[in-house]
Amino acid sequence: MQVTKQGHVVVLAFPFGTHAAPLLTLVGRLSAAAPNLKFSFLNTAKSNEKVFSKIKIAENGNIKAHNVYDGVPEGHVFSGHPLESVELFLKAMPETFKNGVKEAVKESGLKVTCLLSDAFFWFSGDMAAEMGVPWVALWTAAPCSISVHLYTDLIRSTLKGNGENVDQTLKFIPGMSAIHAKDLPDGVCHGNLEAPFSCMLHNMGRILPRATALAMNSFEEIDHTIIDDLKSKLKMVLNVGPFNLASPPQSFSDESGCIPWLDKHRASSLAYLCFGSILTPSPNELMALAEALEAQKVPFLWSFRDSSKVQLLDKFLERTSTLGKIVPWSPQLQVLEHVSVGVFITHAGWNSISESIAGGVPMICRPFFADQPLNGRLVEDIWKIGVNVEGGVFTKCGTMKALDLVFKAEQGKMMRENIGILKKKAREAVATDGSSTKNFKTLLEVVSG
Ligand code: U2F
Repeated sequence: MQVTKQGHVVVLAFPFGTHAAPLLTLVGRLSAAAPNLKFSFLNTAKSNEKVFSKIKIAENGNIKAHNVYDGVPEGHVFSGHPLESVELFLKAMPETFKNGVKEAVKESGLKVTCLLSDAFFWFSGDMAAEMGVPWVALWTAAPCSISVHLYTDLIRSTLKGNGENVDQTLKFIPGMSAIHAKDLPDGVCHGNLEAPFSCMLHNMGRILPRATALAMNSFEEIDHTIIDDLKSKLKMVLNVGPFNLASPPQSFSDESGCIPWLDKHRASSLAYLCFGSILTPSPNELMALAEALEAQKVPFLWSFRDSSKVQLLDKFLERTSTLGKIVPWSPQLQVLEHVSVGVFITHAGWNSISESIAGGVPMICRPFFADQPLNGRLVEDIWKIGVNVEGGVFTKCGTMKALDLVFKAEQGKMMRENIGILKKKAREAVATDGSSTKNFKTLLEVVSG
């Protein structure tokens, strides 16, 4: 389907974690289907450089990157707090984006016809209303986690003691009876409710019902109850993913030779490990995890992003040089589709889960923060396609048990079957007549006006 209308879509990206990349992937898809639309992609210089170098956009020249202020004052000395750059960015919003929109309009000579933003940016509702254009928001995580933010006020007033009893369940929300208070992201009912990030998510939940459409990197068949409920609360809910299947990358780089290394292994025999783009487990947990892999003699491929910590594993690596391989970056999508991978040890970030489903690989989850504990719960208790590590942290014994469960037990066989079914549904959703393909056509109509 191709749309010939003209227009100017301004896109507002969240520059941290894996947020800007799926948004740019969606923009790439929209721009290929609507070559006469112009897209201005507003993002920080650092994030723009990263995503535009990684994601190869079809060359029709209608996407333009615009750098916006990252909120870091000149001469600022960072304290080392992991959320510092995020909070500086949030403090500078929404002025950064308002200025960015003015520049994009001036430079292109085109007035804005649609605002497409990361769902985090609740103020886009007002910006779009002032310009008299539709606001389309993209939620880059699971449908269940957006539901939590839409119901934050109800959760706060219903859970006793602000969720201090961590085992209370969210049985008063459709589709959430298996979710416990302890699975909720910080800032919903526990943690610092007044932190800038918590306030942003709370505002998002309150303002999203005004959005013309909410797009998601997911597919309807993954959870009908939650999605039907979202449809009853929002104007338009469009699952247009999983993006990794709907618009798979045309090429990939494998500088560390992961794929040829995987080729040497038996089917479903090895563990792939990666903890996303933000965090690295503590030294104690890293050691426990390494010892468990060594004790179980499980071959492993480990994408280890923090080069300052890799020397902690020097001795382990010497002992396991024939068993495993550690790389600074892997082509994860292709790795998870490789027949040799039998389990994915993950932090349960949404993109990782989505890619594991596409590859049909069961997971061992060690969630850290945000939506990750919720995702871990979905994986273990709802979809039954993996397991969380015992006690929520890596210990040698707990990790060995989880490896046994996935590789040797009947439960592991069931997980493989269940994830195979989900994989099939995901593929059907992005096929010609699939739900995500139909939703994408609707999204295209909304965006092109
Ligand atoms: C934030 O998640 P992260 O960025 O930490 O993690 P993921 O959502 O799992 O995304 C990681 C992406 O990086 C890719 C991988 C995923 O697409 O394929 N990647 C890779 O290609 N090679 C590597 O060696 C390592 C990673 C946040 F922390 C989560 O809680 C959210 O769920 C998520 C989405 O909003 O964003």
